[in-house]
Amino acid sequence: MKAAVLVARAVFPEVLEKLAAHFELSTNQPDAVWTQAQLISQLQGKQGVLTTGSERVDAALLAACPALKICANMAVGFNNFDLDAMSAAGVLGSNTPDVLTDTTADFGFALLLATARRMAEAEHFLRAGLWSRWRYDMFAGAEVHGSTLGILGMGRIGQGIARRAAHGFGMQVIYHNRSRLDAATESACAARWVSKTELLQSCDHLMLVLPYSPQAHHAVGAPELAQMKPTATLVNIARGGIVDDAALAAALRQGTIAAAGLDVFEGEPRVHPDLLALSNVVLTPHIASATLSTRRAMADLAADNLIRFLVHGQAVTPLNPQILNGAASA
Ligand code: 8YV
Repeated sequence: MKAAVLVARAVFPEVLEKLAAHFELSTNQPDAVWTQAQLISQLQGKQGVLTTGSERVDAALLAACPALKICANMAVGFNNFDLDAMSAAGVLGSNTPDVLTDTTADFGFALLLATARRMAEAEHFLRAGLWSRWRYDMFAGAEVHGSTLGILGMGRIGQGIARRAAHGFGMQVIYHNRSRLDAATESACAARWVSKTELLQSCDHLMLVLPYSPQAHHAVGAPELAQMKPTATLVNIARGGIVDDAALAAALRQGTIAAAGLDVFEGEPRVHPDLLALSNVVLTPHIASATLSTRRAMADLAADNLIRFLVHGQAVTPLNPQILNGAASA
């Protein structure tokens, strides 16, 4: 008998076709916004679910959905999963590493350039019909090439950004991470490990690429911003909640730092109103991995995890692989 699988959000029709060859499939192609109770109701009798970062899988959901065996997240980040609760319930989690690394690193760099070189502010000025003549300091921003880039978090995406910075833009790259990279990886990224204090104080641009965890909550708040250079820019492509958005808005208003580029927000899709009111911030709606080919690769990898697990009892990119040992296929 085919397992029952829910695809909780709209995805590529081709990915649904692939899944439908293996499963009794329920979908949400209208992309309806479900409450947690509606998600739980949709999950009744389902062995698998394809989620995105918007669906929360916690102990209450798992208790209410006893048939569930796998949650395949179409994202590399998985802070929407309570992985301990999933392991305790014998439910496998999977994510989509690697396939989005370069696309996300490209976007981090684009946001850094747009922020430091004031592109959004200048574009709005032009569209508003305010451009009457050239001036020597009009929208003069911060230098990117040759400057010092600080990277907080140094996983795959952080390393991709470091390579772009060092090899493409001749930047000095410093990073802080709980665990230091091995010498060969540090040398490939031309990056040097420093303490968090040195990172904050020395960098011209700070890029946040660390995964969200309760320990990373407000890793950059008022005390950290106060240590940065007044000319510095901050770019967050990691997760909302890593930056204290209210403190950041205050720092941008007061000139504690010069500018920020943000792709992720606390409580997104809501954005702190103080940030919306500022001109020295570039705001994008969580699109760092958004190219069609990368999103397709993410959806395919999430689908492949569902198929490999529910049909073959294995997984491509499991988050709690210990579940595989005790796994029973559908
Ligand atoms: C996703 C992301 O688009 O992969 C991640 O962790 O943040 C993005 O690439 C988003 O989480 C939707 O699933």
